[in-house]
Amino acid sequence: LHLRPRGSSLYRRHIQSSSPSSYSMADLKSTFLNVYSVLKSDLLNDPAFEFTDESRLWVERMLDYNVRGGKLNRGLSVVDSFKLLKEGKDLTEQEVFLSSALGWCIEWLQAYFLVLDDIMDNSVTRRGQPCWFRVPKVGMVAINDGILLRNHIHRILKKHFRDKPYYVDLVDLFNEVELQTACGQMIDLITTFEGEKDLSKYSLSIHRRIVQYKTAYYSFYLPVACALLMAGENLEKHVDVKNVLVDMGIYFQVQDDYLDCFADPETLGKIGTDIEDFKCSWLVVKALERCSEEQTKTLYENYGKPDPSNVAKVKDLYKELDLEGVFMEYESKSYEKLTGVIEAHESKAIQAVLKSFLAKIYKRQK
Ligand code: GPP
Ligand code: MG
Ligand code: MG
Ligand code: MG
Repeated sequence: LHLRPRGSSLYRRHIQSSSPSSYSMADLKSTFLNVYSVLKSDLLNDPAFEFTDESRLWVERMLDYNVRGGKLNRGLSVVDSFKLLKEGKDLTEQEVFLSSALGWCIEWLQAYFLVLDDIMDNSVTRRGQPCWFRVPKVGMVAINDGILLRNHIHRILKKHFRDKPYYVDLVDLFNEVELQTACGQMIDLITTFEGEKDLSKYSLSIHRRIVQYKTAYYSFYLPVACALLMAGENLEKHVDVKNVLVDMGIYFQVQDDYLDCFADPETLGKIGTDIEDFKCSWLVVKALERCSEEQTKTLYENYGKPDPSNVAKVKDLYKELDLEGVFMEYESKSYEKLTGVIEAHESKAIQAVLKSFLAKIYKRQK
């Protein structure tokens, strides 16, 4: 057991000092990881529960497996965005700690969503390892772990932010975004109902609705909104920023849909299940737009079936329809459009925040 946080010296400094200091990107990442240790240790020693050795070990293993192992893009971008909003001024150690803690709250949220999403999507791997519910002895305990992960977010916010003037706004933000995501997940799921498999209801507008809610708010708007709140901004004044980020999130989920079918699972860290799951993926919507009558028949006969031979027929059809080319064109068009909107924004600092986000995802392979 690591009851003493590895980042405890950082933590002590964060309380005692608020003097500015310079951080490189590599420093930011290692500092960010140290903050994880501090937060984990807080949670493992939370007086709200009398831990036994066994339960403490369970939570620690669950957190290391599900929270720490991702690309950390969403989390790191809170620190990144906050830094850009401060327009080159060095962050104090406390600002680094707090923006990292908010970044980790988003990583916790993401872990909570993914643990449950993998059960719902019947997925096999995630981040290059078995999905948490597939780990021996975990099984449906994963549902409760998801609930725990969700509750940890509010423990972290309470412990480190309750005295801040923006605390209520933060709590409200996390609640709103969680609701939006759960609504998106609901439509993602209920469009696939067994026995009612009817591809004719799938369209670009339904796809857009699903991905806007299930992905864009929590992945793109939330990190920037956290940084804006920390910088003392009123979120109601930044509706334009929200709109660009939602569009960026939609583009990101189109990439996710594309990679689900076309990426190497080894690189992606997960095995795609969208075809088997009868998902309203961007690929199936584009395929429907381009199919001949004959090809439509093939698609209807093979989409949404678990058998690998059916899946292979759908993939062959996607290749025949050159969906790879269609995607590449969509990708460069989206990039141009988003860049145009970003460059029209009045604030250079906000432009920098948005551009840095876009650069992180453009042509991503995983
Ligand atoms: C991603 O969709 C959506 C989520 C992770 C939101 C889940 C929301 C809940 C309320 C549980 P996806 O299934 O396409 O993601 P992936 O391809 O990573 O499985
Ligand atoms: Mg899903
Ligand atoms: Mg999924
Ligand atoms: Mg997916």
